Amino acid sequence: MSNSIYTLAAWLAGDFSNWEQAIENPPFFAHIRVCIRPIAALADQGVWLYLEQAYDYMLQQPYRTAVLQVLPLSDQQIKIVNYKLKQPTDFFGAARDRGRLATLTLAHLEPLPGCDMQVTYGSGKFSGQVEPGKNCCVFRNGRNTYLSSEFTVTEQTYSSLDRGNDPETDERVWGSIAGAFEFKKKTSFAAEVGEIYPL
Ligand code: CYC
Repeated sequence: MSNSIYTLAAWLAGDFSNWEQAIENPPFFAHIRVCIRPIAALADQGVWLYLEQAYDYMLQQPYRTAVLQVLPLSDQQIKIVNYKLKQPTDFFGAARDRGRLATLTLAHLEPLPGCDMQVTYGSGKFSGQVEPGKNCCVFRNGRNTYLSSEFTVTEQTYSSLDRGNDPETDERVWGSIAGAFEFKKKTSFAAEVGEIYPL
């Protein structure tokens, strides 16, 4: 049962903080909050989650928002399809406001081709990485990059390493130079997964 999209969605559903890491290593790690919350079924398939990443002192102005569609791929594999919002600012803060989150529909979304995450379960955690092919294109700080990304999730933790690399040389252009961000779950929204997606 652990190898299930509902378990993965329930573990991802929460308000996370890397406070301990930020205090320990302030030059390399800002205090970041990641808030992931289930949204009403936008289509007939999978579990849908809304995500906001923000500096802890600017929760209402997240620097990145996304919608994740968690889908079964095979007995052993789960796929997360990534979407961006057409008008991200319209939903700023909705991760902590269920009423506004409930108004989010498929019409607000655009696909992010090449950015699917491939996920497997083992040893008590889910591990994933962006699909191979260097096709998840991110234009950032005036440069074209492709995303290299990996993450692990347990019931209480979320760890991620997102970087943008140069398509020609593979050198790192943006993202952590000191390893993965290590988040702890401060509030769980796991129960909302069961409410919205009754089994
Ligand atoms: C970008 N991070 C991305 C993108 C993906 C992910 C797919 C490219 C598409 C986009 O721009 O939205 C990551 N997607 C994921 C992960 C999962 C997923 C991990 C599994 C749940 O479905 N990311 C972090 C750190 C932070 C960060 C806390 C510091 C480096 O996890 C930053 N990610 C970050 C940034 C971008 C990004 C700055 C580029 C956004 C942009 O400039 O457009």
